Amino acid sequence: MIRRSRTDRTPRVRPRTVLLTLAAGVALIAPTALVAPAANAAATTLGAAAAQSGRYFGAATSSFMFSNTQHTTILNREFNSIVAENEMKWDATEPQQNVFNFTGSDRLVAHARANGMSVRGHALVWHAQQPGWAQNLSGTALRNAMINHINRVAGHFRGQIHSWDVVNEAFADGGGGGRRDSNLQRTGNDWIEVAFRTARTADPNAKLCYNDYNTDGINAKSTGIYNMVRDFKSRGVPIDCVGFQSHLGTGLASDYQANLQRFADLGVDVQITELDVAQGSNQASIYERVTRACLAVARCNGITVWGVRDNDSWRRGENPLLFDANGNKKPAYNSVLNALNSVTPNPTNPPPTTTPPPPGNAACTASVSLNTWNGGFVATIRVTAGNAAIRGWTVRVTLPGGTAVTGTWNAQASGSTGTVNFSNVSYNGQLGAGGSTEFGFQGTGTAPSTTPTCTAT
Ligand code: 9MR
Repeated sequence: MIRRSRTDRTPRVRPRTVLLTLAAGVALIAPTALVAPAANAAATTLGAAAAQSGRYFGAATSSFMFSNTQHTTILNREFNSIVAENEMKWDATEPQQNVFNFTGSDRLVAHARANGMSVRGHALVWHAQQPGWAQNLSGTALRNAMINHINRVAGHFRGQIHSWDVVNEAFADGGGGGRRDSNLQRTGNDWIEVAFRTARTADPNAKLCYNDYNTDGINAKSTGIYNMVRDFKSRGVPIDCVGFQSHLGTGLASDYQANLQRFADLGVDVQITELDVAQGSNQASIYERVTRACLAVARCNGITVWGVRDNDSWRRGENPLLFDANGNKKPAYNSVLNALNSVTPNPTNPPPTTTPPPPGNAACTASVSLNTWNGGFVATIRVTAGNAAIRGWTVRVTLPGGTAVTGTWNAQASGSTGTVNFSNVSYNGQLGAGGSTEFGFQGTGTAPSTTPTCTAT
């Protein structure tokens, strides 16, 4: 394969740059400025190389590893993103119900901040690594515990997390493409969307991801997840990204990149979240192909490897990481770095620009769907514009006595009891004629029984 180096490509833009500079102020330019500077040197660390295209390159770590000088020297030098391998999981953060422990995770976030790294949050809800008390819950008690956990943990780190794995590994292995059985799944099929909606309210600035393994190509499991994401996008469930763990063996599916792309085409970002590859003659080439696949998908935000050195890995016997047990760079490291350095910078996914709709005969309607349980409910409200575009909307809901709103997503609530006005937020007020959007709220007490009114502006 012929790889374009950065030197090859730089002159493509250089002549135009020089001409513009001359036109702007020829008298002020010293002669040396007329000589095109040397092409950018290739970046020498993974984080810097990934940053050239607006991406991050991260590693899983643990706060107790910070005292290991070799581990931490590599971590700080090479990576510009970190994720807690275990310390943000449910069993670590809420060892007893409603008693929270952020000792390790706070240290991790502080380390990231001190070293200019972003943080992936892993993972708010998962069938595994639940504390014992949660394993023993079911039904409404577990659902409410899940909501409380997300509110408290995502709320604690509000504003500090680049992307949260809101739900981890909820799909079954095997050919069915369906959900995995778990205590969470048995609380009702909507548990995943409730988790995402709760997370959006708790930390509106974090990207919210669904994360899973054995999704490294187009297969029944990844297609099951794809269908869920498509459904979520169509109904306004707040999902921003899908994580592909990529715990790989000695092969890589030929449609690995195509799989990332089909998710991106649904309107979500994609991230490689737990990459490690069994040591073998093709370890370096698999790492390279995964890296190139991410670089080729504009909505692929970055790559995280699941540990720093081989001896840090959960798959220690397979030596699956980029640094050996002595902290030396492996061939796989060089293949990743070269791949990151070889592509045309491609900043990820600039936010779409929206054009305000024209003024018209603004009107809207609201319809409610309810998921109730003993003592609580989730209301999902669809707002639909009339035959003219609208700039904003307010939905008025009358709550029964004793009922209170405990969380709202995709809308701003005026209060929590009695008559509550839910108004659009910045990103969902504008609707085309006949267009619709969804917002929701969860509450304690009895669900509202009257039809809400919708007012458009
Ligand atoms: O690497 C993690 C290991 O230290 C833990 O013992 C294990 C517990 O389940 O979880 C490992 O990380 C997992 C991650 O959280 C989710 N995807 C699979 C990872 C490897 O098992």
